[in-house]
Amino acid sequence: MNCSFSKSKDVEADEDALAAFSPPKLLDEVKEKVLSFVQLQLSRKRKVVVVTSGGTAVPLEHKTVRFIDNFSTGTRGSAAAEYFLQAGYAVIFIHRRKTLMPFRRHLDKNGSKGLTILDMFQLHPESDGSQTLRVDQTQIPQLSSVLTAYQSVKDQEMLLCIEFITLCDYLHYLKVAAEAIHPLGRSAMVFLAAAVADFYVPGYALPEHKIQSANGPPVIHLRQVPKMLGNVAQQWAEVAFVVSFKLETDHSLLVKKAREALVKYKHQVVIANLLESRRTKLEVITVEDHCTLILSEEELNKGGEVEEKLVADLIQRHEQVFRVTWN
Ligand code: 9Z3
Repeated sequence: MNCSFSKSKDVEADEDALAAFSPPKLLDEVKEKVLSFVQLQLSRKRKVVVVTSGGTAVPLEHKTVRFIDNFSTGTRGSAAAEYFLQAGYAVIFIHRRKTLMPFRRHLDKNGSKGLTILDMFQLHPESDGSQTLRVDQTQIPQLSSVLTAYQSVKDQEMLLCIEFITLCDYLHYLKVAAEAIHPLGRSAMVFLAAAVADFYVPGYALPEHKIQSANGPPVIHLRQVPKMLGNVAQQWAEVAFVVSFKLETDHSLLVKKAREALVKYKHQVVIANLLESRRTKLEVITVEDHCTLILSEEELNKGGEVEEKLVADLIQRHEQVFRVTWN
């Protein structure tokens, strides 16, 4: 294969670039949680997947009022996390605050078919003037399947949720998690579904206070965010099975750019998706293989999710590539 990636040069350059993002206050606490979670999963001989989910915010002021953001809802990450849990993987879920969460997402649905927390309960007046809170009986079948899955995961301590808001938090937590799974060797996976900002304003260029509109439209110079995929795949989580995502809006670029990423970062899989069809069509691209996962109209109407197919496909590839002996 013709490969333009120079490990030492590119990875070192990105490592330096991470130093430009000051570590979040909670970094040590998060690190401790992640390390002890990994120890627990090791002792229970479980596979572990690090799932990243949601978009990263890029502050425009130190005391942040405004920031640059993106569209990501966390659907992909939270749905995939559930399917990995169902398949017996423990999950480190690094997610953007207020985006969708595994299990809880089923209670946040919009539209007439969806279940919201407010629809599940009813207040009943009692003869003594008090009120009783009752669960709406019609909601019990749907609620009980979500609750059963959630409680089982909770009892078995299979899910660790780490929250971020900014790009800076995200980059540091990703490093912590990717390094922490090292002892798991080949039974670890990294699933990078978060929509990571490509541009940011460096700390030294940020104004301390809210940008004043009276001064006219600001001119903001953005810098390129270093791609950490090389660090994850070549350094921090070197032996793990690494899955990245490529999002485009122009179909003619999609597969070409996904392939370039695979060659450049030398990881196992790139999932290519277009913004408009991301819920129903995913291209799974590896060095040897290219297949398309489709969720049909009928499957979609029945509540199916393309993430179920994706996770099943990735688990199979993980087993084949690394010949992991499952417990
Ligand atoms: C994706 O492509 C995800 O599939 C989506 C999921 C963000 C589209 P939602 O959260 O959406 O379910 O609403 N994620 C990765 C996009 C990305 O930032 N990729 C980088 C790039 O394209 C590669 S690391 O450069």
